[in-house]
Amino acid sequence: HNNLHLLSPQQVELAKMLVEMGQTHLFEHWPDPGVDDDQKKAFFDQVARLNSSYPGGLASYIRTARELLADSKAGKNPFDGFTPSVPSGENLTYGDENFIRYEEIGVREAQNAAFVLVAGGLGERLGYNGIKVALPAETTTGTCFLQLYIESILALQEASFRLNQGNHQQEIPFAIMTSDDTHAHTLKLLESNAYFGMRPSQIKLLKQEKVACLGDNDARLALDPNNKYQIQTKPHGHGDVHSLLYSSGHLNEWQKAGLRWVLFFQDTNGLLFKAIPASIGVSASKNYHVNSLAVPRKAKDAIGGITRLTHTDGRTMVINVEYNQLDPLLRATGYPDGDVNNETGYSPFPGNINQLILELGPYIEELKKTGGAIKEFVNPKYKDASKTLFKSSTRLECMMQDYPKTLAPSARVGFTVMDTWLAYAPVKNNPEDAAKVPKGNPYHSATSGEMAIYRANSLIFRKAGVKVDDPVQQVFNGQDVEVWPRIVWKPKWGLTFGEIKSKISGNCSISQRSTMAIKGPDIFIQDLSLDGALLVDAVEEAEVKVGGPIQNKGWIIENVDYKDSSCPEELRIRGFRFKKVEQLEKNYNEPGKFTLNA
Ligand code: UGB
Repeated sequence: HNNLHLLSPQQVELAKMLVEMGQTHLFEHWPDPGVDDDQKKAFFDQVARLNSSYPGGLASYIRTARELLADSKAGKNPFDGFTPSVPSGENLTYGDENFIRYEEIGVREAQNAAFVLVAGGLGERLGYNGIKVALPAETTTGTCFLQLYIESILALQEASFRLNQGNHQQEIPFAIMTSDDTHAHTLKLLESNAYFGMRPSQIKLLKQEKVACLGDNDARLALDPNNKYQIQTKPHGHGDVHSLLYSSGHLNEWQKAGLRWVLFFQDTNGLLFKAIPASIGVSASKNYHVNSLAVPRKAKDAIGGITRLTHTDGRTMVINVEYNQLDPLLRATGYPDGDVNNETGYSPFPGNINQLILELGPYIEELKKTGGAIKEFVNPKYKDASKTLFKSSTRLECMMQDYPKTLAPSARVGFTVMDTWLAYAPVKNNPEDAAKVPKGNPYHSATSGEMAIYRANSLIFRKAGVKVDDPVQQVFNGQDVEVWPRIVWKPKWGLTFGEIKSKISGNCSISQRSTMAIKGPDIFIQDLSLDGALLVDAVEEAEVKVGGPIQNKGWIIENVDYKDSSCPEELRIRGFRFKKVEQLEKNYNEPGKFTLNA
């Protein structure tokens, strides 16, 4: 009360709300006016931010927290009444007729899509010092994830424009959710690289705010241990993306522009865009309101399982069950072994790769009701079995894939399963943890993420008729991986199988020790036999035919130890680097027709 006169009328309202919500401990230690007055005002600035950035405000946050903390203390099962079963979805096989048909539909539809990247996470499991989207997806060209994503969206935009024969050209909007941990770095990465070729106005950055930490079971907010005038905050999770998109007005803009699809994706999956065109095709063909991309899942993998949940009251939904909840849910519902592989060697529940395609119209209708609020959860670490004290403060969290939880049963919620080699190779784990992953389960490290790109590209080349040599097994940072030829290309060279196939002809072969980087859009590979390193770049109007035997000493892979601090962190975490001994490198900067051979 002594300090009330320092506050604006809005701040007084916030103070009353905090008192009503049992939060007096936040300011009962405050000294009389005249001491720390600026910090007291700063405290209420923070309260105002926390209040306005949460759907329903802080009071609603505290109420939900009390309920969820009580449920957690009581050991209540969030799946009470639900029985899991294996859902059925669309299964795609890369390169077959069905896949090609979906790809074509998808490319046609792509000009009606907007892309949303969730990149607010720090990547604690990876332990990398910078932002994850700045990491090279592969080190043959050094293309970072953000560049790969932007170039893929631009290539899709171009391809869609061509297929629609130039009717109604539309730029594909690209939104990136950042957080205080990643915002400045993301902006700097874009600005210092000329937005990787995208028009700056095409990209929208949305910053998620952290949420207040909870100190006890009464949801008393925790003060920052280093500043008694600040509430401690922690990330709220990727589920924030929905309320941010809604409150920013972007969804309405997109709807007015005639868009139909919103695609959500995560920060470090170098394969993703190989699966995107066909998946949009599935959404469009099946009129899915929600389409989640999935891959076969090894039991106990740190990826959620897509599950059909049927309630005793008859309700049913197809939803992701997060990896830490799947095993207890199964054990509690008649699967005594929990999360285990079946005779196929995989879990019967497809793995959620958290790539979602939502149909914009129904999405906006739903958000009008919810404001984008997503069902939350809390995960307190208790000091002991009495569950009265926490080891450290906790907070509510939410996940973007929980969006369907509030949908009416009539909503069309589906999923699309693709081969892992094609669609999913995230970079999440640091070398030490990756090396400890049970044999047969994926490492999800910088090493496996890069090797997966070479593998996918080699397998795609094989499907397109190229004789690509078998891989060799090699160990980097304690991880045993397949090393395929290092074949990479820019998205504008080929995003769909049809496009890639049309640029390869005759009898082609590539040896295992080879490196090949194709950068220009009109580079045609004909009767090429490559044993070494080949790098070709060409401007748009240059048509280049590459063929004949090309042989040189090539690029050699050298091991790097992850503890070797003389080597840049980006390389250390993958455990190898290339020694560029000899290569054939050609850049075509002028329009015209050219032939390249040895
Ligand atoms: N992210 C944010 O933008 N904000 C946040 O507050 C937190 C994260 P993680 P996670 O595909 O393998 C997810 O940490 O959450 C971004 C799915 O929940 O990489 O453990 C962050 O930048 C799980 O079902 O993953 O697990 C990143 O881009 C499974 O599918 C993204 O959110 C798993 O991913 C994911 O964050 C997977």
